[in-house]
Amino acid sequence: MSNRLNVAPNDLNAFWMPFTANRQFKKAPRMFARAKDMHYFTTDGRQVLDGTAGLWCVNAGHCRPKIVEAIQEQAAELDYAPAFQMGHPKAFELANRLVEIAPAGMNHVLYTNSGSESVETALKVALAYHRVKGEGARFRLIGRERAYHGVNFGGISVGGIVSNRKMFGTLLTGVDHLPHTHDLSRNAFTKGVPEYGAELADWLERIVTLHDASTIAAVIVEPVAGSTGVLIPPKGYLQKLREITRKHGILLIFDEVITGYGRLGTPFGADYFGVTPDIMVTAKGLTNGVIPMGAVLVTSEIHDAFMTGPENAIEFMHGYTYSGNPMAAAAGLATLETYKDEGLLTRGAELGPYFEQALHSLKGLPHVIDIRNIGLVGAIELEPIAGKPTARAFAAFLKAFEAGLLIRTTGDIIALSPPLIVEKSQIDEIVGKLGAILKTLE
Ligand code: PXG
Ligand code: PLP
Repeated sequence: MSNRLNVAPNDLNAFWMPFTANRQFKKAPRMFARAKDMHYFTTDGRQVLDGTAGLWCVNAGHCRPKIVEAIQEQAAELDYAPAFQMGHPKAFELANRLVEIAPAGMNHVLYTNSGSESVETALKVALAYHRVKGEGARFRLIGRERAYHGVNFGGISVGGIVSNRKMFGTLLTGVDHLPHTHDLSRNAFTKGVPEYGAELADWLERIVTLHDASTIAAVIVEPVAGSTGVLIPPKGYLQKLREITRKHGILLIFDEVITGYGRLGTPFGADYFGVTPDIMVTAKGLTNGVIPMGAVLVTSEIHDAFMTGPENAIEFMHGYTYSGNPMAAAAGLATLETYKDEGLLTRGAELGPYFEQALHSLKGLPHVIDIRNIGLVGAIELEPIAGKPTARAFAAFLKAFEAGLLIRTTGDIIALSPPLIVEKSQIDEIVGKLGAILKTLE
């Protein structure tokens, strides 16, 4: 007989939590009960200012009325529709709205349920594209050190965060990596885009020389590397990657899971840097984080290359049970409307200078070895405690939570990415609280 009746309803043990120190968390849990706009409220009734837009996804702020209503109505009207060989209007409508806000030329959308699935989808499109074009020998995928491309096998293969890869065997074969661009010796405390390091893009030429262009399918990079601690590309770096990939017939994939939907003060990172990739990977802010959904945007050139066989043949053997799910599509449409109504996709450009000033005022506080920012993303890098990496930043995280502020830490880097509705007074509150905490750290 099952022992299910013996499990207390408030037992924390059953849920094996993601990317969490489970035993530590369960000894002193931190729980949210509800949220509104810029704030979370804990189960013990405390208000916490959201300095991270959840996990970089709640760009319009919490429980926004249009999105709430759209989901409620959709749940009652059409809960689920089969995704294969059947459709429903909102999935098509959302694809059109996405194409409208995407960089010119990104004309087609494949749906997924997460950033990780968007990455897998993009890599598969890239490989299959070359194959349908008769260049099936292009099988190599090039990522970058310190990159985060989600947690599935393709994503960790091209990803460059060692702890996310080392436990999982051989991964994909035929993968190589560019060097990361983080260089505190030359760029520490830069406001916005750093000056030095564009030449790191030339490593791609070396990789091409090593493997031959005819074997390389795609290069995938985050325009701004987020999860690893906000690494902003040096001036001219992404332009160079674009030139080199184009020269060699290699597809360029931008993973815009964090940089998409207004985070940099432009709709996409591609807009900020003036570089259009061939494939754009998105998720998170697409639905304001409310319903899981991702979208991969591709150029007409890629899409059209697949539309060549017999009309009754499936052109691309890929898709998820929940691709373009009605609830997610409704949430996506309402989210894009909210962004449009409130000018949120460009609000980061207006507030960016204020955010930058505020953040850089923390320069000179104990242990702070770098501060960097772009749009409404910022990072404060701390000197690690000798022999105890991550401990100093995690202490800051716990103290911030106690002080009513949610921040995110990765290694010894504090990352900030408030919802795009943040007010100047709330930026002051974030920076004020952080400043006070930094002064108390061991
Ligand atoms: N690509 C990028 C660039 C991301 O930032 C993913 C893919 C994967 O998305 P999903 O939806 O599968 O999680 C991400 C996600 C952090 C943090 O701590 C970052 C992410 C997710 C959770 C936490 O910085 N990025
Ligand atoms: N595993 C099994 C046994 C399945 O039947 C399916 C989908 O039908 C999957 C995995 C994939 O699930 P999803 O389409 O939600 O990614």
